[in-house]
Amino acid sequence: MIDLYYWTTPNGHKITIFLEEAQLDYNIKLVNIGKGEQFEPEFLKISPNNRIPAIIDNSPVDGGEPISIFESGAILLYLAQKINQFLPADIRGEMEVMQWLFWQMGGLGPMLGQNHHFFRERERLTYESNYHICKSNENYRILHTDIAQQTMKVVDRSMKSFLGLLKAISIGRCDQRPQLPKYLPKDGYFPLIIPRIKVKDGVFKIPMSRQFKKEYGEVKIQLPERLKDKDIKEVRIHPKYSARWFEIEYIYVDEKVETSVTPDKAIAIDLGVDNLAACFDTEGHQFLIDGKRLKSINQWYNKRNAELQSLKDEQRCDLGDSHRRRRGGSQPPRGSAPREGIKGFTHQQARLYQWRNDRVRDYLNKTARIIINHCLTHQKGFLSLKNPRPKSAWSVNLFDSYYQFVCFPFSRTLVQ
Ligand SMILES: N[C@@H](CCC(=O)N[C@@H](CS)C(=O)NCC(=O)O)C(=O)O
Repeated sequence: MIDLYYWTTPNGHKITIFLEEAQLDYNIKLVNIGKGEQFEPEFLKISPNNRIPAIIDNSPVDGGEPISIFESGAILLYLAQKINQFLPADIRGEMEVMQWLFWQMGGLGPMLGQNHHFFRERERLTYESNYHICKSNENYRILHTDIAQQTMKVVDRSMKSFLGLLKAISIGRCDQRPQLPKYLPKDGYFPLIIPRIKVKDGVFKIPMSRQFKKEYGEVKIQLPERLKDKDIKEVRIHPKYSARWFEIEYIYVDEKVETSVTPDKAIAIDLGVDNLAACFDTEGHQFLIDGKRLKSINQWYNKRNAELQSLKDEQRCDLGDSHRRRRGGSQPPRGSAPREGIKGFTHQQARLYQWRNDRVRDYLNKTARIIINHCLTHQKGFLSLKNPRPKSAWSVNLFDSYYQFVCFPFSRTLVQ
């Protein structure tokens, strides 16, 4: 006799249909997934990924101990072998069945599941309703609750703004074409948003679920000394370039600085490249902030990056061949397409990019600080900015030859 752990869903039906078709005897053991019975420890012993269907065959063909099986595809295969039906003995026939079985498991089944859910609802799931659906999901549970919720909120905001833009287009208030928020690539990384941290002896732990901690241990982070007295409201950990490194962002409330600036005292700033900022104010003060150093950082970066790029192109053939020879492999067949080279960003390029970004950011932060200090000292309450290309999302490209090409993120200076 077979015990079938079942609930009235398509995955459950797959097995009842098979059992009926094969005229096998079975007992139904209901697992009410709506009430969370799939998380009962007894059921998890049979189906460790907390999903129906699962079976226990109490009289397997080898006459041994009962066999327990989860995953509908594995169950169907087991049953077909048990009764020696539906699975042709010849390799071609067997593969015909296998490919459709795997297609159904990996392709059709999951897609129909999503389709059923989203199209039946016919509306965006609100954060609250999504939360109830997701909270029993294994991915949700492996994250710390705070972090899982923040992740869902980010997704919710992206969907909301996408739908908001669609609405704005439909009433003619927007002429852009918004893109549906994308899934992360397989094995992609998402920022970790930690809404509160507990700092002890200058160190805080990344909150993790018990299950995760047990498997991977704890991660502790030293809080930067200069932030030790700050009221940290949120910490964000950003994976960079497929988690080759992480950037930690601390969000805190800073003390309000009382100023005595007035709007009738103004400063005008002309942004450029050689002169990053030409500033003059209503009292006749004027000063220039040199941009040549920043330009040379960019030029050096572009030059070095081009060198690394051409190294990559050169290396790809040699590497491919020697690598193949070392492993005793054969040469590519004659007339085959040229081999693909080293694709993507190499570690060296990533380090170089980071080096450049750190310096540009530092330069622009200092620029903003000089201007702000001037405004505070001379009580300038009105700031007029001339951006070289006002429509260009606050960036400027002023040179046309390759190594001279410069793109400065002026917005960084502007938002300081
Ligand atoms: N790949 C699994 C999927 C099983 C599955 O998703 N089962 C759903 C019902 S159709 C379930 O038990 N969900 C409960 C849960 O996710 O907690 C299979 O084919 O057996």
